Amino acid sequence: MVAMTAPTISIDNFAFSQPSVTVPVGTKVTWINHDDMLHTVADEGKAFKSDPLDSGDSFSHVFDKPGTYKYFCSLHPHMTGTIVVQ
Ligand SMILES: [Cu+2]
Repeated sequence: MVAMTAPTISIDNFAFSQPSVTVPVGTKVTWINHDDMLHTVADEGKAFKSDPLDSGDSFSHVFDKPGTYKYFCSLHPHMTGTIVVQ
């Protein structure tokens, strides 16, 4: 089995640092908020949603089903990203 990485996506300047990340099934993805502003990580399909993340807070989700997960910040919906799970 291929070693899985555990990608970390930064939230900086009202943007997710990596617009699209492709990972194998079973990967844990972590988001860390580096802004001095609350942000969330919310899946369009409601597969996951973080609480509001303060500066320095993080949120993780394990992707155990393949698919394309489009997510956004529910406080600033123009902030978007995609996780592709294979
Ligand atoms: Cu936000």
